[in-house]
Amino acid sequence: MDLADIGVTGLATMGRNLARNLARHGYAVAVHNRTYGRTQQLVKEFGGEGTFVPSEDLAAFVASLKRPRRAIIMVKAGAGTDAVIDQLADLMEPGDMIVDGGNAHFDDTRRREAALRERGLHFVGTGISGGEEGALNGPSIMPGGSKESWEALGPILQDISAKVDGVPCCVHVGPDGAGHFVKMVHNGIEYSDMQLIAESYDLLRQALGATPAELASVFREWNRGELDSYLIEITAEVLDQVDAETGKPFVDVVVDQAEQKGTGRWTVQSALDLGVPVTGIAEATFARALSGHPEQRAAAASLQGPGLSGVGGRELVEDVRQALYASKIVAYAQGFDQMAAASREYGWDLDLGAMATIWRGGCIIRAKFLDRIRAAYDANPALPTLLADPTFAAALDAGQEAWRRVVTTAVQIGVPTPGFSSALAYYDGLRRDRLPAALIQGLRDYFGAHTYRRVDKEGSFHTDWSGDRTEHPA
Ligand code: NBP
Repeated sequence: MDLADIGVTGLATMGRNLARNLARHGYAVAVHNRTYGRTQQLVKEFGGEGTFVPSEDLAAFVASLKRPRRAIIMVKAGAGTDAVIDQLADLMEPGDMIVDGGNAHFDDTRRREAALRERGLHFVGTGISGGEEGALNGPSIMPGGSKESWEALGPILQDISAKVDGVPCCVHVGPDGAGHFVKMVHNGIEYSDMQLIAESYDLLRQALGATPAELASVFREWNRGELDSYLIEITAEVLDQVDAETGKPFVDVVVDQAEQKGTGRWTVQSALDLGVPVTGIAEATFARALSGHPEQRAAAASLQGPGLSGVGGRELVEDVRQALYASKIVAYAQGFDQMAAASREYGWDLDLGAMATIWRGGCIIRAKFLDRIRAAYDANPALPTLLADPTFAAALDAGQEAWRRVVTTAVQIGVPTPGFSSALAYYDGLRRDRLPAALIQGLRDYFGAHTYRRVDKEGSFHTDWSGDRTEHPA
């Protein structure tokens, strides 16, 4: 029997499409699924697309792979992944590679990588973005793991990844959990992007009384400029959709409670640990949480607002476009800060410009905008914040007045725009020469003798607040 080049175990939506993608690129693909029916179904429906080597059990699956073996796990993240890793590891030999292409938490990936390294196996936690369509036609792929595993896997993964201007949307992100970390931040930024789009739609609809179909045209127009991106493109599609049953706009018949699978929450939790303010992602995550409490919303529905009356003209459309772009710059700057902080914390040596490059295609946040981020890091790899890049600084400068008008309008008419508002607060906070953190330090010293540093001399100091209020070196 001919041995397979690579294997996929877990053949639900993602695994099946990834296996087909591999087969279409000429690789012989070993396929396995806990329930054999899925494996049979894949071969029956798509066997003509390439070479599939089906196995009913994991031992046969492993035996059907060329050495060193390369096996991709695409099962539900969590306990199932641990179970499959354990079974695979017992069947494999030193030098073999286990790729986890699911949405694992990067801490789990670090733990699993360390455990398998002890046994001489390579564990490659790999972020894969693009949903089922991407998995089939070219996703953005973010592999972590060892350099040796990258040498054996990289060419295959780059082959099946999306390409933009001929460049694969896949690089070796870094060791151990780096790939899953970067995928997590990608998803966090995706939350933020969607929240800002939703706020733009909501504000324009409420302020101007525009219909979803009219707003679809606005987003289509925006997609021709600097906001050009997959998410803006599909926003126009969703807003244009009419419900066949009622004839109403589709967006009006959908329950307004946003769901989440948890990667936004993970991003915020990690940001808190790293001490990085990812306010855009946090607000997006909390906005979803707020939407998901119908009992509180019903109880609060009679609370008073300012009323909605003729507050904006057509100029609001351009203001919102600029606010959206400025807020998006902030959200990405924060996400890239988080990756930089994690890189320092875990010793990953992440190439931030390369991360922008591999998100240009295949994934949900793909956008022209990422070319500008790549250019910013090319110009200055040690850029302390994307906001300081001359191109982005100029864009923020050009948009900041519109941004303020948008937040003011939203406040006046009582439309919540936590994404726009928090991004603007972050921008204003970061650019300030003096922050009120000085007062906070004073308060901390007053009640807890936490000490403070002075602007004019070295060292730490404490004031004797309960005594004569003289200052002493701490
Ligand atoms: P699901 O996340 O729905 O998982 C279903 C698969 O997991 C089936 O093959 C199922 O086998 C298998 N499985 C489970 Br559940 N428990 C198992 C266990 N204990 N042992 C062995 N297999 C087990 O599939 P998916 O939507 O294709 O996603 C796969 C992975 O890719 C997930 O981690 C997901 O988070 C990630 N991901 C998904 C997307 C997306 O757009 N859907 C995008 C990016 C990443 P069975 O057939 O026998 O029940």
